[in-house]
Amino acid sequence: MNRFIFATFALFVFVSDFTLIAAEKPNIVLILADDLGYGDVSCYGATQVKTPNIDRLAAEGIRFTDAHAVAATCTPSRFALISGIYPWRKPGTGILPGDASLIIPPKSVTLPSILKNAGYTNGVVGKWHLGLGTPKSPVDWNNEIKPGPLEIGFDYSFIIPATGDRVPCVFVENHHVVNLDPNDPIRISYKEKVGNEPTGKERPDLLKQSPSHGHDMTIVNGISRIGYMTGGKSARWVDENIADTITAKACSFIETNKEKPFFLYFATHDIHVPRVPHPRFVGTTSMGARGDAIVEFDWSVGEILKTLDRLKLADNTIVIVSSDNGPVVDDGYLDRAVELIGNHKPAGALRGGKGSAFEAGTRVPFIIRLPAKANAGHVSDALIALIDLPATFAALARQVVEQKIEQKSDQTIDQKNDPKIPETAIPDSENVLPALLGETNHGRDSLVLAGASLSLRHGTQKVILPNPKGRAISVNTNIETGNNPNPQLYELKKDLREQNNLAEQEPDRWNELRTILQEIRQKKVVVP
Ligand code: NG6
Ligand code: CA
Repeated sequence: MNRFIFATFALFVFVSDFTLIAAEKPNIVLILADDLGYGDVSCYGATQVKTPNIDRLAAEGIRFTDAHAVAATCTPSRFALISGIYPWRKPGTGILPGDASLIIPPKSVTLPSILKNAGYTNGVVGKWHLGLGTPKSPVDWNNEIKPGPLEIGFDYSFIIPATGDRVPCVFVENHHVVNLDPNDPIRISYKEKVGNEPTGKERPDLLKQSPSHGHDMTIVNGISRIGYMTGGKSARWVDENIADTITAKACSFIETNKEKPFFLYFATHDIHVPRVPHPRFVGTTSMGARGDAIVEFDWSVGEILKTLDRLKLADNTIVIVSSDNGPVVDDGYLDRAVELIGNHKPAGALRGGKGSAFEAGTRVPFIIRLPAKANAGHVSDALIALIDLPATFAALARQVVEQKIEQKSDQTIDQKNDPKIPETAIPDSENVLPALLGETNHGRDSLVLAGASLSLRHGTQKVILPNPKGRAISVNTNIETGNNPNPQLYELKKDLREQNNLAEQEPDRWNELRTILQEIRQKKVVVP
């Protein structure tokens, strides 16, 4: 649909039904879990783990059954969310080491910069994994750390620089490592050992959780990581406390900014490896660390909801819960997740998992609670994606501005208050506001997904491009990758589990869909 018609439609929806949203800029809280699967929460069918807070959000909001991250791993998925650009358009957006440079150039148009233009105060708390610094001035962890979140539109940041399983194992608040002792400087390397501390490979006897693959370098808090680190002893995190620390930071960001419109991107460490939940969650499920980490994640969601209630912000705040990619059971540590899984299906009825081109790689839980709990309990099968949030939030913020302008007696448009985003800046992000508001069950028509192979969703049809080289099953994670030397075509309406490959018997349909995918790939896009 043409963007203008779409925006007009969105405005109509807005003005007709959401005067409350239009009256004030709603706050936005985006809670993004790490590696949480489609079937990992009870409102999406899990029975061996209970997630009452996420379920409450679904009961008070809209639950999407066909929402996607556009990539099946963390960095490319988050790159798309923040930039509105498909990650495969830009080299270097694969899973990053902890010493990588920032992959979104400062001053580009981003999800937070769009909201900042519209008057929001933006915070990011939790996992970053989009790099910091530049190739010319790589990060010195003992000095000012930039560019990073603050240079691409956030006003406040409290981040885990990469992932929990990668050095440096410290928090960075705005431009500095938290609790760093200047007499114990940090050094990081992903190439060779730095300092004299033993690695997991050298001293497995020192480990409280052993690796199953990789993850055998510097030991922090009894767990060996990816990468080498020395120094920064007083700044190192304790895994058991990560959820408490970042949840408290997220809640205090809300409290500090309660008087003005804010956007909080709360990216939890849960349920990524190493899964080391706080002792009060240990044993809350029969599934060991992975199940207990889901309960911990649900607790974090509950703390956010409680804070919004306490501050009487719930009726003017949009809350979204989703995940950056699909589930994985063994992602590198012997935490007994495999042995204790029981009948739990992390991907629900879907095929594949993290990293996969099959649906479970990217189809994730996605729940939105609207201000005043509009359309509570609705379930939507609209095809939407995290990459749509920049354009959708842009529409949301612009509606608010236009609404204000309309109220002016002379009807003149105040340019300062009418932030314009060049259409080309977020080329792959579509405005799906009507779907998010629950006014239509139609989202986008097509969506390109980056798992082990590239695939396309077009309505309920799915094609996966042939991949002659890739393995069919990942050696490390035992996940079906979706790689196949032959074309694959599935009709998900009848075959959600992608069992019946129609490509050979329906070559015309295959060609048609492949052409759509090629056209999207060949679209002329300026990538900053
Ligand atoms: C893989 C890691 C895995 C995890 C993943 C990133 C190994 C063998 N595997 O390379 O443990 O860290 O990268 O996960 O090192 S993500 O959710 O951040 O994309
Ligand atoms: Ca992830």
